[in-house]
This record gives sequence, C-alpha cells and structure tokens, in this order.
Amino acid sequence: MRIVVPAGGIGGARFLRGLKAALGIGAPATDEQTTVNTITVIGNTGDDITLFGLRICPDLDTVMYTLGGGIDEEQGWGRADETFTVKEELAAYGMKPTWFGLGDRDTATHIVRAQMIAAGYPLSAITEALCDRWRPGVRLIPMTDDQVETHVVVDDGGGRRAIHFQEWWIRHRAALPAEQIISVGADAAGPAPGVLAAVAEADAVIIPPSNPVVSVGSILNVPGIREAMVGKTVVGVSPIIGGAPVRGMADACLTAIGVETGAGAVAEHLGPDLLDGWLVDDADAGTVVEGVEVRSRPLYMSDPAATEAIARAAVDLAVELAGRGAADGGTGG
Ligand code: FO1
Repeated sequence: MRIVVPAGGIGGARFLRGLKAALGIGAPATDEQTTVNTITVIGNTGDDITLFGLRICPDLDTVMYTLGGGIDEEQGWGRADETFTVKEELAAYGMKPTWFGLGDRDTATHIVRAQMIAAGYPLSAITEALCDRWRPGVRLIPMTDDQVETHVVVDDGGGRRAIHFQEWWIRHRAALPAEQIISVGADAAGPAPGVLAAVAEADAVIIPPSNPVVSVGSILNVPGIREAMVGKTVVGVSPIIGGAPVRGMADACLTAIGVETGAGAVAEHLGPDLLDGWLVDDADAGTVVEGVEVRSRPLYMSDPAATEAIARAAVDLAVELAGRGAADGGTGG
C-alpha cells in the first residue's frame, strides 16, 4: 500500500513510528511479503523559524529524528543526549531570543540547512539530504518549498500584534489568548515537488493525531493540497480525547479559530468532504459526523504496541472504505 501522511511534530511522528510497524516498514523483509508498503510524509513547515541566521524546521526535524532514532524520547522534540553550550554562549553575548531551546547537536542540522539554503537548494532537496543520514524509512517532503510561517495575533494589553507561533507556543505556552492564527505566505505558496504526485498515487491518506490547526491545518492551507486529498480515501485519527488534547495545546489553537475542543468538532472542522473515516477514542464513542464513518477504539499512544494497533486500525478502515468506494463506483473522499 502507498500511504500519504500529512504530519506535524510530536504526535504525528509518534503515530508514524506505529504506522511503519503496522506496515512492516523497516522490519526484515519476509519472503511471503508480496506488496511493498510505502509511506510519504508531507511535513508541516509552518512552525519553521529563522533564528541566529539559522533556518529551523521543528516538525520536519521531529519526524526525521523520531523515525531515524535520534529523538529525545521524553521531550518528543530535539536530539537525545543533547547539550546547550551554544545557547548559553549566545545568551552570554546578550543575543535574543533566549526562550528557544537550541541544542548543540540540533544546531548541526540547522547549519547544514542554512548552508544548503545559501547555496540555493530548495527545502525539499535539503530535507532529502538530511534524511540520507537519518534514514527515517519514509519519504519526507516539506509541504512547500516556499516560506510559510504560522503567526499568532495576540493582544496582551500592549495592543494587537502578531508574534511567531514558536514564541506563542514556547515563551507563552499558548497561554496568551490568540485572536487569529495565520499561515503567512500560504496564498503565494505551492506544494513542494512530489507532494501532489504522492497524493495522486496514494492508496490512502491517513491524518495522524497532529495538531489539527497549526500542523494539519497549515498543510491543508497550501493551495492544491487539500483539493488533491478530497478525491482520495482519507482516514483521520482524532487528536482530542474526551474534550482534551492528548498532548500539547491543540485546545488553545482550536479556541483561537472558534472550534470546540471535541473529537466530532475537529472532524467537522477538517471537513466531511475530506474525511471518509474518523477514529475516535472509546471516550467519544457516541460521536456522529454526517458523511463520515466514525469508529471508536482506544487512542492513547501509550506505548509502541498501542500506537501500532491504532495505526493498523486506521489502515484497515481505509482499506474497508476504499473497497466500499470502489464498490459504489465512488473514488472515496
Ligand atoms: N518546544 C518547547 O516547548 N520548547 C523548546 O524550547 C523547543 C525547542 C525546539 C527546538 C527545536 C525543535 O525542532 C523543536 C523545539 N520545540 C520546543 C518544539 C517546537 O516548538 C514544535 O514546533 C512544537 O512542539 C509543535 O510541534
């Protein structure tokens, strides 16, 4: 099977580890294995930020490190065995900002990326080059090679102003009420090379439990990507369980765009025209979304086996719905 996964950071990366296991990717090939399963990840680049002359791509790096074995497991972002000497030295020079956790090992990734940007390489080529080292076992393509950044409009008493998503997320822990969340540059952006072809060739699109606004939402904001997916069999995994996000602060993002923090509300927000299937946790078993096949099962990615089972269920639902679509002559979507 060829699966396309639009993914953000921590939740998406962890889900992808389970999806690889469910599809036998990375496991020793068995001789009875007839079909080759592949995963193409469309990575969110809206979190990207330029700091100290370096271009930092948090969600691309989180997927690359998590699937490549270099992630700080506890944090879910950044490198294992990390140190912060460069960060401390920058602060000693009075360099701002000091709120961003710039790790020394991680900085090597940002230097390679900055050097390749300076040499004229697009982000998609740079990501491919970085993945040559990490071998994540999936094809990782940024959603676009153009600059798209998520900025958040806040008013903390000093008047309305837009701050970078990372400042809102890290410095303010998303506690500053967001009046607007904007994908700056999205309208002028185009899908990166390979994105639309991967979606067209996919047997299914699986939307992981990433942040539906700033991760999945940013990817769908790139003109052409959502439209391409509508025609495919799409199954999503709810990032909200029992009215609360499993991790991170997706509720602050949903509130900012006027969407209720609920498994059903997120599916409605993503759109019944896009979603064919939606996995919700047993806590949300009664969820009904018009035009979407809702199934409930445990959704806590509490360990690798649980995550693999969730991914397996998403794939199985996609296969079922694709078959149903073929049966009634539809193309899914
Ligand atoms: N998240 C934090 O909460 N604090 C940090 O200091 C931090 C630094 C950081 C550095 C590199 C990187 O790739 C990710 C980093 N993150 C940090 C996560 C980052 O904010 C992600 O964009 C969010 O977790 C959303 O995916």
